[in-house]
Amino acid sequence: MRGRREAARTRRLRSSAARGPGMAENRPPGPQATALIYDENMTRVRLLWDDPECAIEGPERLTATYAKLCHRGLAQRCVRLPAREATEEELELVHSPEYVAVVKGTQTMSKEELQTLAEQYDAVYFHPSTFPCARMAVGATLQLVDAVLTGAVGNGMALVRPPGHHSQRDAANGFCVFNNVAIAAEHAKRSHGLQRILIVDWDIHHGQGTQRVFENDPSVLYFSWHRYEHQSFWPRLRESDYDVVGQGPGRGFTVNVPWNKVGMRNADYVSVFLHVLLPLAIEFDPELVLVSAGFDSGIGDPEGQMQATPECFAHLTLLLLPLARGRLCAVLEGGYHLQSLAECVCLTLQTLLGDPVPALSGDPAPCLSSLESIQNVRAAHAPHWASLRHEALLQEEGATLGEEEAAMWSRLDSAFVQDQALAALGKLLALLDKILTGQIRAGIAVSPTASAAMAVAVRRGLLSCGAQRLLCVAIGDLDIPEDLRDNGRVVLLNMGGKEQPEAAPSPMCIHLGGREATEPGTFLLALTSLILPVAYSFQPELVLVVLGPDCGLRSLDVELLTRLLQGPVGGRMLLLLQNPELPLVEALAWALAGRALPSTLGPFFSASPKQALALTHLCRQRQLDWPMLQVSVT
Ligand code: Q9C
Ligand code: ZN
Repeated sequence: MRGRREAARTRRLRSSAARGPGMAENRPPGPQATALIYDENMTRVRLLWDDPECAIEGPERLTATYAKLCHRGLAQRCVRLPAREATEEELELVHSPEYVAVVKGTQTMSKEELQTLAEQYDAVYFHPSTFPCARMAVGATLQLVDAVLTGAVGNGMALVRPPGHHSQRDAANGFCVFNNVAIAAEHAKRSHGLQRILIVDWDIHHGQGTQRVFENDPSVLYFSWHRYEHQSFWPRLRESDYDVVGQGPGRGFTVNVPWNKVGMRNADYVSVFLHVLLPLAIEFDPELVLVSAGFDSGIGDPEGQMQATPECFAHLTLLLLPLARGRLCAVLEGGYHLQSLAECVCLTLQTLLGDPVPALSGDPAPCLSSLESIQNVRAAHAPHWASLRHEALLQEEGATLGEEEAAMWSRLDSAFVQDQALAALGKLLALLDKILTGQIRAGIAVSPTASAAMAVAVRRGLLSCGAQRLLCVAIGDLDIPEDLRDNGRVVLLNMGGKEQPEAAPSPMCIHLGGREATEPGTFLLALTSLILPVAYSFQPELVLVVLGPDCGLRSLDVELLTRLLQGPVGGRMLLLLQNPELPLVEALAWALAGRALPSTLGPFFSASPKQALALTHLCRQRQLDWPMLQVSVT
């Protein structure tokens, strides 16, 4: 029975795919496939009168984007799903029947009547096609969510117009008519029984519509960053500031990051993901991620005035993919610079398809204004999230660990390892050479003696043909070769190793010691607050991840580490494992190949206060060397 249903679904998807324009080859659906929804009908709505504010939201936004996706061969690699018009019942999951009736009435209105109605709302226009188009934008979003939640595809993107996130229960607003993403989240709760949905709104405007729909609802975590400029930027709302966190049972489930300056760059965006969104998202453990994917936050956009380059969106996507087993639906919102919009969509879709992410360009230091926002939003949410609470703890105590204790956590390794058993390392070196010469992107090596293998691999990685910057993440009890710790080209990050003898501090050597450092709670905190910020600050050409003998990490933690480190290194990674279990090797091979994690992250573990404090102290101590570690001004 199930088999037959599967087969029928497959046929349906294939035949709809075959109808798509120029879609000769089509990837078969499957749990790892990426869906793309685009329907020309959504290009019909357009501005019929003169209004400079609304003129930027035109049909060419979709046509130019879709043309580029086809030109790059990306559309052809996706499963094409048909759009459909949402039913009125579906619209009423979020909107009032009265408002739906008002929009329905626009189908037969004259230009003058449309214009008069539009004047009742802020930054909105209507067209005789508005109702069918807006219904299709909702329906396309629902099709995508259904395909992902039934497992027909792994993830996907819907290119829709009109956008949705400003739209409210009873009002159109900011080019938005129906709230596509909010309706999809309600639908996922009602029809699929979901209990935890994360909405990431990376559009440059505040999705106040979405915020209002879910402000009381703890089952939807709504994150938005937005150009704010101390409330002087549209829609100029007090409720967009960092201290607005939701109401009643929804307290803590609304997260606002205001940008108080224009010109934010890649480092600002990635910092907010690492230090605000990811800790909360990992703790929340969503079953589905919906992205309100507006690209007016990208470089060149006349509305946003920001500087984030297209590849930044690949990194943002990559950082979200380990959540919810990779069940991510990106739904277009804004984006008004046609070239930038199309390029940013390409990078997002490419990442959903599992392609390696390009390196992130630019200075890896967040600016003062974004640090101020990060500090404020973390403080506002510390009462609501265990993963941020240690920060408050540190502030309350007004200090810190004693000198002696602090030294314990940032100790350097001086153990020297002989180059032993070189013959047994032949395979490892061959693999490493293939990575260094670009023949393969990543690999796994198994060794009976990880310490020795690591010492050899790091040296080989630094040879003339090798990496200018090599990051070595060594987990568990491993001997770190002393002669490498002051080599300006290698950063050694050791977690969970035995306490190390004293040595002079070096920015290139970071040690978080003790068995507890690899417990799930500490490790997850270390991943977002220490490992990834150091990696993004260093921008290595190669990452060597070494797992010592029973290093203490769960398979899921190592998979997460593997997936996320692919960002700062562009995928060039060698995993070195000492006597691993076969299932771990298999899981990591899949992780390197870009497969989604096999499960959600599971119940959240907090780090022990002692561990959290030690980790925080280490991050503060090293933030001058590694700017992405910063979470506050000063
Ligand atoms: N110069 C979306 O991106 N105009 N809507 C603001 C500020 C309204 C944006 C004027 C912008 C609406 C979906
Ligand atoms: Zn926008």
